Amino acid sequence: MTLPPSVSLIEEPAGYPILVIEHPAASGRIALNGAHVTDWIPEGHDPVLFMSADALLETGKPIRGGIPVCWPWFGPNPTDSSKPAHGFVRQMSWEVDVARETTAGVDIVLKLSDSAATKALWPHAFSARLHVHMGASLQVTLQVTNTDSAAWTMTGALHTYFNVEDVRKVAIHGLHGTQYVEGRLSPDKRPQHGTIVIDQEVDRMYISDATVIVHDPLWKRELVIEKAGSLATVVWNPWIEKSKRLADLPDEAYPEFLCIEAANAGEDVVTVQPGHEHLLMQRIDVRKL
Ligand code: TA6
Repeated sequence: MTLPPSVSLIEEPAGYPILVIEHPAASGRIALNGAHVTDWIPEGHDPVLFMSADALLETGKPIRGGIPVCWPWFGPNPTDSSKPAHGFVRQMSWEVDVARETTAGVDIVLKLSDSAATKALWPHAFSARLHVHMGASLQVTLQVTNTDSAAWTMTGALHTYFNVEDVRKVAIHGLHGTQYVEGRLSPDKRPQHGTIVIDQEVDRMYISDATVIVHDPLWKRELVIEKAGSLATVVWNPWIEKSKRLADLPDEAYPEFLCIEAANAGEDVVTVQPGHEHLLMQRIDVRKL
């Protein structure tokens, strides 16, 4: 495929294809392993996505940071804990279907379809396409189509890791008045009163389709996180103890990131009929304070 001038394909490390975007509006990287946006730096801003210094860049392995594409299930497999957490597409090699650019930025579409390997994990036919617009804003859309003869049910997420100066100092707006579940504590729903602050491990699933704003006073910016096709927003930071259990995350890195995820999960389970599709979109804008 001929790539537009702002897009190149490298293999670093060897055998690990990465699309490198260098456009006047933004720069960034997308690994074909997992269709994984690892980097996005809009012109005039600091890097927006967090990448762990210990992230594995090995084909078939998930990447700690950027935007993991979690599908066709979110979290542990509901019936078989031996299957990979957060589905399998983030560990599969995707192909470039479309690559073009305009003055506004770069538009890339990556594609993946069912195979013997996927059917061994999930016995359904599907077509998946990840649409990435990278410019002054970043918009990622997971388009999944049921190419099977029977309906199937899915969950998933765009599991975005955001760079923050210090997670203990950020304020998360937009979820006031919603209900959430703190899975590690109990399945009970709790009301969110006001702004969310991170002062312990947080692994919450909010029932919400609202726009979230992360206010980062130290980096003097706000991250505006919109979404569509999702009624669940996951907010996650592993804090101290869980970070120590993550081999691909330095123990002292937990203050440097916050996950705000557009999800179909919890009560938001999606059934797709044959020939039909589901779109899960997250759009990120950066505003200087
Ligand atoms: O989205 C939050 C979460 O489900 C956490 O429970 C934690 O497991 C995180 O995802 C990371 O999962 P991973 O499989 O990428 O280590």
